[in-house]
Amino acid sequence: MSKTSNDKNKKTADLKKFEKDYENKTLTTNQGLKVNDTNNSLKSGERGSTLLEDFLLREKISSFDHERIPERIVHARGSGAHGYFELYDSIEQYSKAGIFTDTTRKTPVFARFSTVAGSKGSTDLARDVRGFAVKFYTEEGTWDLVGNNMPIFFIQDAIKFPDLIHAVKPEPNKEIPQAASAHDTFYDFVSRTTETMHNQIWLMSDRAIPRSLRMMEGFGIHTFRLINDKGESHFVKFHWKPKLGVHSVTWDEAVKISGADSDFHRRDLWDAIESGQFPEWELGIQIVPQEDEHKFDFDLLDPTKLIPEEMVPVQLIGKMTLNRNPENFFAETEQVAFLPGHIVPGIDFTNDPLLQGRLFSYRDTQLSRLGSPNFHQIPINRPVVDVHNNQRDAQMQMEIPKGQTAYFPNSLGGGCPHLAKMEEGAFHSYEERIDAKKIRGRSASFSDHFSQPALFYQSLAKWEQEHLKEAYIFELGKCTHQHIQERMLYIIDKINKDLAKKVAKGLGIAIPKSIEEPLNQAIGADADVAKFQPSKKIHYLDDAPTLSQANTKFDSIATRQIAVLVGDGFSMSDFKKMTAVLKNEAAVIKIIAPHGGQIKCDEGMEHKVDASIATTESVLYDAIYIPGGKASIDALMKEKKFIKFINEAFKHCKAIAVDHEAKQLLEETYVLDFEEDEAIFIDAKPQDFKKAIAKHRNWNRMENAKKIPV
Ligand code: HDE
Repeated sequence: MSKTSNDKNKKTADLKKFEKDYENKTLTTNQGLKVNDTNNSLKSGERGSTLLEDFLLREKISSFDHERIPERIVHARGSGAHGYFELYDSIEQYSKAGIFTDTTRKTPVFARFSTVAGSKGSTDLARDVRGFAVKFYTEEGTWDLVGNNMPIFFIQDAIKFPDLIHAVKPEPNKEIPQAASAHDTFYDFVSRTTETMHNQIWLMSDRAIPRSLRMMEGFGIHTFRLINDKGESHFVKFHWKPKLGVHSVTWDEAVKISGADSDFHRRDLWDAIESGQFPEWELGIQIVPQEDEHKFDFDLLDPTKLIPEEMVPVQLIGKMTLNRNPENFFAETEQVAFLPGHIVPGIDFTNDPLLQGRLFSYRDTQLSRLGSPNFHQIPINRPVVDVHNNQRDAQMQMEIPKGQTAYFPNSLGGGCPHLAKMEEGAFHSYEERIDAKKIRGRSASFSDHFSQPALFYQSLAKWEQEHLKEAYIFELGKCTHQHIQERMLYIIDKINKDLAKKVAKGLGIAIPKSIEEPLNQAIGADADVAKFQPSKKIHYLDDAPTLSQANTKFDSIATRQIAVLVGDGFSMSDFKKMTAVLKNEAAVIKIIAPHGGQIKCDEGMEHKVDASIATTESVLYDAIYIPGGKASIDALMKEKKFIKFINEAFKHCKAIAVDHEAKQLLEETYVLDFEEDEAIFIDAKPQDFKKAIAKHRNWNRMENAKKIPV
């Protein structure tokens, strides 16, 4: 059992009933028969053929043959953890949900974070949207908030989802590329479906390559409704804000981390929880009163639009803490089934056409993935409240429903299970007034495809814009058809002229003045951009600073991985002075040496090496510290990979500190070729180094970093 378990958690207690311990147990068959040989099959003589009679062999092999289930069609690669949610103050003026009114509750949660496009075994560091799904096991039933780490989605109508996913997944003829959007079919599709451009430009931003799952925001994306006890509705957007701030790696690191440790995010989440550094997010809400529904330049029902926080501030109403790793990946993280349709009284849907389609898709997909409508009986999916209804049978029924009746109304079963009364907390759909014709089409209020991508780009810091430009050059550079690149350039030019110019230069092709085929083939044959770019209205913003990672939190070095490079004879006094400060702030010190095993300091003590230089890479750490000690530095100088290690950290704009003789090692690198760098420290105060690590990266170094040939 993981040392971080929380036994007061009601869901943890429920799961305990299903946990199985193997300590001091005898091996048996599935029927409980004790087995004394699981290594040899039953044969007709020592060198004879295996007998069909061998039921031990048959059970073992057959069970193995069937142990896979289909991976999720999207979000196949994911990592999960248990925890709880606490409410700061009641928001009963908006919602009657117990989770939003009762501040004494600690609601159990299970969260699963994922990439979208890659298979189950693909790299964590793909350029991709991240799934951010949270199951709240509330006293009124389970509520699933199934969101992403970006506040908008690619498409406006669920019916386009198969097209989007077929375009981004590996191309069907050659099953290439894995976990990557940088290929022809994706850009062929998005360049003909301009509603994708907002999410598309977020995908080019650093949000798509998080430093850690613990350092990314989450968004419910759709506008939902909150319903109070008077039956009044307020529109709401849900946000998750990470306590550690929003931070990303660079693309060069992402590519290298994918080779050095493709489980980087999964490991990071697991290790943080095991070490007691529990990840935390605050839950925020943006509330829009019913009467303000049409006050915005965009439609609240359009999931390709966000409400800038500058227009409607996010109110922080509670906090999620993840404090327990799963006991078993398959049983919990793989079998967990999230459904946007799982809501509780006090929360309701809107007519967002993407959300409406999702309400069908998720239940449907669990049926093929988990194999039965009884998937709610799987331990991780069981609500913490009782379930009684007349649904019966199907594969893998785990319960024994008693009684003569399985229908309603009945008299033979005493009328049970009886209907809940409203005052008992029965769910009641919001009574939205509808007066409409049945149509297959889309509201004109969804047709602005360019204002918000432009707002996003304009709101980024220079270094973020630079990363985004490079991402476009990389992604479009991987497309092999020039007409696709040209269409994209034409569209980027409608978002930002300067960006388009730079991307065109990187691609070595010109921005076309016009395109022959219609701009948006998904919603009608029309090449008139003006139609998709309405004139500015009163509420239009030129800049939304909250969209930039430059304005996130930079106040903690907790869980930051510090590579301490040492050889035998390193200075213990330097080491102690620096690491005491860093450890005090909950940073993680990793000793990296020319060899594994133990390393000796200049005081003759042995210290455990966390990684030999042969087994690790610079990209796995947030900062480097090198203590003095002549023998130690001589040993490091002999192993050239340490030089590469430091140069790479410099290239990735990380903080580097050295003491005494360690400066000689820096002289072998590119680090000292550049003057004045606010994140390079020679014989400096540990506190200053700490502050530089908390800033995540020294982006002011970016121009110099580009000159480093590693
Ligand atoms: Fe999903 N999505 N999605 N999606 N989605 C799935 O359900 C789907 C969308 C999201 O960790 C699938 O259980 C449709 C938006 C997450 O288990 C599937 C549409 C958002 C996860 C599915 C969308 C998401 C999924 C695959 C367009 C953010 C992983 C396996 C209407 C708000 C949950 C499964 C986990 C998973 C369908 C769009 C987030 C196929 C049809 C928008 C985080 O049902």
